[in-house]
Amino acid sequence: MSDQELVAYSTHDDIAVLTVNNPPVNALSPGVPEGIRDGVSKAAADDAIRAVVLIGGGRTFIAGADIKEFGKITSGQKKPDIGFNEILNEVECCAKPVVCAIHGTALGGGLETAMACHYRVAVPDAMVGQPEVKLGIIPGAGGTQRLPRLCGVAKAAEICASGRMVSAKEALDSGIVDKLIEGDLLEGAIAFAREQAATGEPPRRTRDIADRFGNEAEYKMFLQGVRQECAKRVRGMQAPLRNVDAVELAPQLPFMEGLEAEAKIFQECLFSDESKAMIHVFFGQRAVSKVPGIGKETPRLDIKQAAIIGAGTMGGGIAMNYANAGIPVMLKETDQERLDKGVAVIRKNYESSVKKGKLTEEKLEKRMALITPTTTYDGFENADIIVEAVFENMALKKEVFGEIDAIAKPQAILASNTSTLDIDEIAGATKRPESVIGHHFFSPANIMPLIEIVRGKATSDTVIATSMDLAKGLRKTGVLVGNGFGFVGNRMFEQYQRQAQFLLEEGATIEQVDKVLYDWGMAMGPLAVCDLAGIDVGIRVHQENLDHIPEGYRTALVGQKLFDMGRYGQKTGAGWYQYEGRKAIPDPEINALIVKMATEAGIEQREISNQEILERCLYSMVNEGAKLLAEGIALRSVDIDIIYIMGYGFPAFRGGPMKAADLVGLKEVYDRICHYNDQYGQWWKPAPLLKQLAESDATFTQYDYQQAKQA
Ligand code: 3H9
Repeated sequence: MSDQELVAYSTHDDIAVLTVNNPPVNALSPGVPEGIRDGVSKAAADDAIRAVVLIGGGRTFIAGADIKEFGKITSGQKKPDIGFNEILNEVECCAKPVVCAIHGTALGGGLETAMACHYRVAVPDAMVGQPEVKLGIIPGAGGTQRLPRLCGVAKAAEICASGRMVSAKEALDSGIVDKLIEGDLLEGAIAFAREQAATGEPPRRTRDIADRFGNEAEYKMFLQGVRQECAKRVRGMQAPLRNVDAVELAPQLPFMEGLEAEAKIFQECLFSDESKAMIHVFFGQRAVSKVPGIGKETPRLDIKQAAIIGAGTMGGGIAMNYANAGIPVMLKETDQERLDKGVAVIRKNYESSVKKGKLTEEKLEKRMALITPTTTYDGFENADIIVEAVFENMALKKEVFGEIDAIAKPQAILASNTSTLDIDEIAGATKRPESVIGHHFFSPANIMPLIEIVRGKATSDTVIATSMDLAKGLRKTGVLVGNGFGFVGNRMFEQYQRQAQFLLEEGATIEQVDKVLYDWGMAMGPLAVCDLAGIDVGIRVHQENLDHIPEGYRTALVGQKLFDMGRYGQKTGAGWYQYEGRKAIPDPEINALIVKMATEAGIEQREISNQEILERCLYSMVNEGAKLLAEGIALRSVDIDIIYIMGYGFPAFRGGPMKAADLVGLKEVYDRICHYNDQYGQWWKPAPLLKQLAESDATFTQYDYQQAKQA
């Protein structure tokens, strides 16, 4: 495709129209900025043209720089390109009015392009934003310098630091956009451009606007608040703070110097591990939906009616997902009392959303009306999908699957919400194992955005494809995993928990272990997570799966003791911590109990460094992740990363456990695992795949790439 086609030039009498054609999202790939510059120059040189309109072809305006290009720059394949800023400066300096017409989204470099134009009009449902922070960077084409000139320093800092989408109405109210166009966007934009040309005034350049920055003392105080909020919300992440720094420079420096300062910060961010991790996550979130061998041609089933068995915490949360997506759902419990309790919890959850202003009363009632509580299987013969969410016990699950096999319609998907159990064994309780699949939701199921979709050995492609699409329809990220104890997430999590508890027995305190992981960026420390999920849940899963622990291997001592003491975590007001409501209070009694039990078991107590805590918790997961990859239970290392970020509170700015290991260097990670293997043996046997990658100086990302090439 030639540059000219990427940006098509046409004339509408005295107005030149530049249309960007770079589907799917009109990213600023090589050729697009040049096409815009050439179009503007051509219009400027043509006496018959009085103004220019820049518009996106297809479904959107420009969604930003081409993110794929960043990887080429940081890996040294391509030189950093500073030409884009020069092009935008040329556009801004055009003597004829340039009007940008926005539909869909104007994001990142897209909004920067729009702000370099003299005026912006938008359709009412358009969105704008500077989401660069979500890629670990700052806007690098004038965004941090032009945005505060349009909407003030405080608002610009908040928009850049959060990366949130701004509605067209808010953009209009705050000065980012000049007019909303209700009818045809192009016609409206052309009319607006003509009006501007008719004034005879020189076009308004964003760089020259100096009266909107806001009161200095006020915005400085606001920025302090934004910085504090960033430090709390995204602990350890630099990009939000760097965004605020760059925006703050706008009123302090002449425009061109501001651009230079921005470019410097942009470069520093782009080459940071944080940015590499977040770009990996951006593409990973999209990659996980692509399953080798399953394509658009794979037939899908229509899911118009769902049914759930079990109205407990998980079942109720899953039912809410279906109701939220507008899919009618039957919810079955064994007796009326449990059913009423489950339904009351659902209503309470919705009411809490109403109180927070996230849901209207009317929507609450509509969603409740989509949920049909029942104590029988009546009507289940009409369900397109039946999801089992009963207690994590194989015998019980098999009994339930036997029952639903007898009543479900022939095409129905039979899904189990098991978090650890063998899907093939469950499927064996039916005469249609091809219809059986795991849909492992994460607690609280109405909130957590992940579903591990577990493929059994007989699961049909149609059932997999429908499940992946359904996850999207439920506004979740579905990641396909293979069958095996704990699948991907919980199998790795078990290693993480095991090391956390071993560290306690060897001399670390509960608070130290949790603080190290929390400060590193995890949403919660491992022991606090245990208390949230329920120590009883972990212990029961462990008891149900004792066969995967090799003979003679060390197991954690204290969890079982807490369970025996009835300390199940937050729900009983005590676990590893004591609780006042949800507030965790360190319990010296439990730290003393750990020392006593460990000493009795002959475990030596010592000072443990924070580095050792981090390494043992993290690398034990990475080692298991490498085994999962080699076994094919995880399709790609990026799938593991997305599972951890979406389901386990792993910080996105670390890229997920496998990417974090890549960034440390697999050789270093492997050496440390060998060190712990020398020290402890047992759980630390290095994964052969990790050894192989470390010895060939490769990364998990490269392994993904190689595997995809061979497929
Ligand atoms: C930036 O602009 C820096 C500047 O300051 C300039 C510095 C010099 N590049 O999400 P979807 C792909 S940084 C390359 O499924 P949707 C995406 O991977 C950028 N590719 O669609 C997918 O590919 P595939 C700031 C991109 O409708 C396909 O397009 N901008 C880009 O659900 C469809 O995407 C952003 O961060 C891109 N910029 O959502 C915006 N964007 O089909 C990032 C998308 O092979 N983009 N792709 O998997 C988005 O947020 C969403 O894509 C958007 C559409 C909301 C636009």
